[in-house]
Amino acid sequence: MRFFAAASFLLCHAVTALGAVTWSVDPFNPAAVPLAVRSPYLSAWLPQGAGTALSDAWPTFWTGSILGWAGLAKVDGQAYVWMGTPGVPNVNLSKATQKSLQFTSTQSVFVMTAGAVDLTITFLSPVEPSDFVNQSLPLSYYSISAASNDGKSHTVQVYADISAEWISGDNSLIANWDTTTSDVLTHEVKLANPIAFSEINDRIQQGSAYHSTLNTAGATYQTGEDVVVRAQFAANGTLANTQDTAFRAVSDRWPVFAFAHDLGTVTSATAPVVYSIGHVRDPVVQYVILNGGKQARSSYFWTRFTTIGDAIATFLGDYTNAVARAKAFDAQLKTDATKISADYASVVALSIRQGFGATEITVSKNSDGSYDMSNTLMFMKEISSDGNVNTVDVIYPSWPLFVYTNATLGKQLLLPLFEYQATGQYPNQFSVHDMGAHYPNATGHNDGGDEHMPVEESGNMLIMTLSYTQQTGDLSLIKTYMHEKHSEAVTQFSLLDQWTQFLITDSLIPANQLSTDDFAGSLANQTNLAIKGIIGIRAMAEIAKLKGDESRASNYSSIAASYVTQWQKLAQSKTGDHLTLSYGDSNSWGLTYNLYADKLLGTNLFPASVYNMQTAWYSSKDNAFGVPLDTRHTFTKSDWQIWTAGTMTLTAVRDQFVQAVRNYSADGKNSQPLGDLYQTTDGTQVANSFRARPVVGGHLALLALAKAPKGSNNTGSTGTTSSSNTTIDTNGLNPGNSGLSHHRSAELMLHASLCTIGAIVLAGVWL
Ligand SMILES: *[C@@H]1O[C@H](CO)[C@@H](O)[C@H](O)[C@H]1NC(C)=O
Ligand SMILES: *[C@@H]1O[C@H](CO)[C@@H](O)[C@H](O)[C@H]1NC(C)=O
Ligand SMILES: *[C@@H]1O[C@H](CO)[C@@H](O)[C@H](O)[C@H]1NC(C)=O
Ligand SMILES: *[C@@H]1O[C@H](CO)[C@@H](O)[C@H](O)[C@H]1NC(C)=O
Ligand SMILES: *[C@@H]1O[C@H](CO)[C@@H](O)[C@H](O)[C@H]1NC(C)=O
Ligand SMILES: *[C@@H]1O[C@H](CO)[C@@H](O)[C@H](O)[C@H]1NC(C)=O
Ligand SMILES: *[C@@H]1O[C@H](CO)[C@@H](O)[C@H](O)[C@H]1NC(C)=O
Ligand SMILES: *[C@@H]1O[C@H](CO)[C@@H](O)[C@H](O)[C@H]1NC(C)=O
Ligand SMILES: *[C@@H]1O[C@H](CO)[C@@H](O)[C@H](O)[C@H]1NC(C)=O
Ligand SMILES: CC(=O)N[C@H]1CO[C@H](CO)[C@@H](O)[C@@H]1O
Repeated sequence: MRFFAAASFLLCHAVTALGAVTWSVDPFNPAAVPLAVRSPYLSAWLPQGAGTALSDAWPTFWTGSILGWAGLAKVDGQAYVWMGTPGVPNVNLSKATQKSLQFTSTQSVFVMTAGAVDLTITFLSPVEPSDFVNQSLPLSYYSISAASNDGKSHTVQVYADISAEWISGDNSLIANWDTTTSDVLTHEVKLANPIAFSEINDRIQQGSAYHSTLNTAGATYQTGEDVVVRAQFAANGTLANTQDTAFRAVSDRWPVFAFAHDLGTVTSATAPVVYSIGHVRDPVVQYVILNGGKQARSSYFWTRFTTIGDAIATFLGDYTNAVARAKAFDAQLKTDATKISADYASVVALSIRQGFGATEITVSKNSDGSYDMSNTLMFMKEISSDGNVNTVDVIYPSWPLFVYTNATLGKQLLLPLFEYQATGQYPNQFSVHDMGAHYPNATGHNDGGDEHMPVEESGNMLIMTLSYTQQTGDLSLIKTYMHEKHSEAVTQFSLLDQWTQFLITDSLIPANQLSTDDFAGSLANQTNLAIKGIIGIRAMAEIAKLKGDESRASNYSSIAASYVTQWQKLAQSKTGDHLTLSYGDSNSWGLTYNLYADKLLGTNLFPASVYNMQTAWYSSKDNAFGVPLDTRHTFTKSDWQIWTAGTMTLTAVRDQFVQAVRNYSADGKNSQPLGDLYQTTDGTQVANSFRARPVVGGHLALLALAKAPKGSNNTGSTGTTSSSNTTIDTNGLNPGNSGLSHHRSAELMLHASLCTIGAIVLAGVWL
């Protein structure tokens, strides 16, 4: 009751704040709009907050530092700004007015009104999980098309530039640049003194930014001081086709790299002017190999292109097809996610670019310099909370993104962890936490001094390994890492079994340790961590079975089952109505999101009564913006809420979680790329250190469940009264059930009162 009153107040307040937004929006105004988000170093956003237009702020890197990126247009001779906040002394620049914003999983589309003309600006960051070349290209598109908004004809010229802020986290460093003019116009900007694999303020100090467009009739270019180049366009509508060669610091008379296009006389919508923007470096990652050796790895796209010019020309030339592929991807995702709800579809759409934007697909070179296509590895930067490389408990929450889009990408992320630990250089019995303390150095932890999360990471590795194998039928991971010889130095080394032994010892009664939620503190006897470890043991039973080792399979399977029985006694509160946060602390509780793996793997290890109990419990614990992570704090994690939603046995409670995350994502109280750690009480992001993280891939948890192995028991449905219309009967997704939307309207009515929901849930479970 108390929570409900608070919720009404805060939400009314949020609606008032959003009332200030004057543009139409579909599906909602996110805290930050993805503009060019494709890699840890190509990550440009509009920090929109409660309603900042594209022409009201500079785009920023995910950290919040400014990326000079300006858009101008001339309409009947008057100059307008459509992106950024450039000012030019003695020039009358009007501000284009934002008319609408729409985002999908791959695109952000703005309509900006510049006098009698509407400019449609489409930012497209492709997501192409089935083609490693396309997925690994660190290039993004943006395009501009113009149309009269008063039925009359108008003359239109458009302009866009970037500054050298795209190449460093330190604006006092010296930049070099060059412009090439063939079929494609390309500005390349780089540091005068690059340092491989080195970062300043999370920006790589290596490689080049590329700003390109097709060299069509009416296209001009110029490089030079920001106010000079922008004044040239504002005055003339064209650029001078000249290059400034006085190389200087990023912030010294701010050099910019600009293009202009004359669209002539415009009435109906013009064909788009297309640009690409990218950040490219080679090599991208250094990776630990045998005996402490380091291997320099390249972006996978080099296996198809010999020069960056080829790659950019192909990319720009493919725009029409790329838009068609993006629309198909967006539509499929929307169709699939809308089977849960429109709220759900909007949350996953916002999560896709952010999830993929933390990753890079790489390839190694043979001794003759050719690429070894068989040696493909994917790397992920933790981003924001840390710069760690391939953090196991960051890959794990993101895992549903890969299960849904292409599970092979998941294997590519796990492989570095397997390969490294199989060299025997990592000294601990449990799984390593990450591949290196700071991206892009995947140099391992030969001293064993990584951040230890023993049960967490060992369980995660086993669960993801089985999930990958189930999704693809490819036994290669389990064949290689179960009982094989891995290197000359180490024989009969079995990582999967080694981690399982660790879990058998430490997961029923977990020692005082960190879980993935390290910011919440360490704790002994964590209920949720025990769930993870026990599922990990059971996952190994399945792995052994797939490998034909029946006796090991049945041994581990019975150990896991006996642990579940013992765990139930340890983990349940005295009142018998919820699981505790830690054994014996009856008043404590937390999100038991690790049960999700039991559903994703189809292992049916935990009894239906546990799922029903937790469903009833959470239905009454909903703050204004969701259910707290645990009783130690009022904050929560958006990813774990959606994972938990996937374990609910009633759609009303599942949707309560989904709505809470959607409400937070749209509440206008934050302006950074979606932060997964936030306050349930007021919907504000908790720390600046949890933004733009790939864990939002976990928002696809409900979509991934639809791909869980079929034919196994669904723990979520057993035991719930079958007469209840809100019972979830197929892993939370029932594509064949055309009545889903009908049911939803009934549930929305239930939402009228959380107390009512609680009562209905209790009735559904115990009556
Ligand atoms: C700038 O241009 C706008 C639009 O044409 C006009 O309304 C405004 O008066 C101009 N301002 C100045 C200072 O010239
Ligand atoms: C996943 O990626 C691999 C490698 O590019 C490709 O062969 C496979 O077809 C993809 N699978 C799906 C489902 O897209
Ligand atoms: C990848 O991009 C190329 C253009 O570079 C395109 O022809 C191809 O169809 C794309 N691949 C897939 C699988 O969509
Ligand atoms: C990566 O390692 C190199 C040394 O090989 C070092 O110069 C660089 O600073 C490291 N990068 C980061 C981001 O820590
Ligand atoms: C505009 O272009 C003309 C030549 O087309 C040139 O003489 C003039 O200086 C340009 N104006 C500016 C402000 O650059
Ligand atoms: C953990 O739980 C077990 C079983 O209840 C108990 O024996 C042990 O003392 C607990 N450990 C701590 C540190 O509370
Ligand atoms: C089952 O596995 C445990 C843990 O590895 C081991 O101690 C035990 O001997 C095994 N039991 C059988 C029957 O193999
Ligand atoms: C989400 O916001 C809507 C609109 O304000 C509100 O009716 C609903 O109760 C909220 N959902 C949750 C789970 O808080
Ligand atoms: C499915 O559930 C039924 C009834 O609870 C049980 O008898 C059966 O063993 C379960 N099957 C699996 C594969 O867990
Ligand atoms: C409230 C509600 O929608 N009840 C329906 C539940 O499902 C049964 C069987 O399909 C219907 O008869 C009820 O009307």
